[in-house]
Amino acid sequence: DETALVEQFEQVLARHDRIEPRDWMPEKYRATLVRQIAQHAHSEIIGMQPEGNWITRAPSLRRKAILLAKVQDEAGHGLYLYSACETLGVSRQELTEKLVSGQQKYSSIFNYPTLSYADVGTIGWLVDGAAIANQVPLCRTSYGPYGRSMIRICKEESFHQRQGYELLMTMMRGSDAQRAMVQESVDRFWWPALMMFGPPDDDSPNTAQSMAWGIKRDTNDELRQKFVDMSVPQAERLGVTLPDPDLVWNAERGHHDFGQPDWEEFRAVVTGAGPCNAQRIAHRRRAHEDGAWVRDAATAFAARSSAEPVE
Ligand code: FAQ
Repeated sequence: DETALVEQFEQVLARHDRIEPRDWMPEKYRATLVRQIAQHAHSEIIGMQPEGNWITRAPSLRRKAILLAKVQDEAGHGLYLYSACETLGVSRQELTEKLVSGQQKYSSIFNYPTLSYADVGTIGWLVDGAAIANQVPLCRTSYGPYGRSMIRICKEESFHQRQGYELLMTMMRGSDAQRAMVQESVDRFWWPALMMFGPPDDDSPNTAQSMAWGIKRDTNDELRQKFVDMSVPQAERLGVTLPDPDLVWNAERGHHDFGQPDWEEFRAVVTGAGPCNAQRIAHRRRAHEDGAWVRDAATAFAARSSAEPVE
């Protein structure tokens, strides 16, 4: 009966063990996972656009090969995550339709434009850096398929972060114009990167329940702090200034104090009014529609193959 199932579910969580697709789970646990994993998958897929913007204009063959490989990795991450989400009883088709119709979200960060090649480096350093800070703890999330997909994704994101940092380091060793290009890029991406962790804990409707269910292992503010502490020495080494006058080491807390992002801007971007929201969704919808013939052909082929007797 239901009470025994709930008890068993609670015991698995208490042991920090995994819930697997065939296990009983509360409907709200399932719905929360679908929401978070779908949003995560969509972020990877929409996240291909800002960097993809520079593939045809990479400054060398080497940089072009690196960028192509990175963007392809992001497609792969999206596919593992859609597969993880499908184990909860929703199809990739449904999820894609919810994305292009605006019923499901993706990360705010991908609604900002990429204006220079330095942005490729800054996205690797700060955006992949924030993704790692957020996702390493998710390797221990309570839902098995999600946690396992995070392990491989985190390994690849770490590599992406290194390539971004290496690109910026190379530019910082270049001309004054290149150094200025890096600083300008960091100035634009720092605050949006801090917004990736979500609203402050006091203003985060989902954190408490998601922590209780072991879906999230840390709060939004804890992860934001970790990211700031990790980025400050990297910025110093690089020779760039982080655009926050309130950023200062607090010896008592053993952490950096820092300013708050513009939460009004965050709300606007999340509700569709960011600089590139309309463009990102229109591009994704067009790509989905252009792919209809491939899906139709694959479906027709599968139907015919299963109808034919096997020799
Ligand atoms: N953007 O109550 P909370 C990547 C929404 S990394 C948009 O705190 P929650 C790699 C939130 O959904 C990026 N929406 O929510 C890459 C909720 O609305 P809802 C993807 C946001 O879920 C790098 C509402 O605000 N990573 O793609 C954002 O407990 C480079 C209230 O918020 C992940 O998705 C935001 N920034 O915590 C690719 C990580 N923040 O759904 C290409 C997994 C919050 O109720 C290039 N996700 N919202 O309508 C998570 O860890 C969590 O879902 C949070 C939000 C922390 C993002």
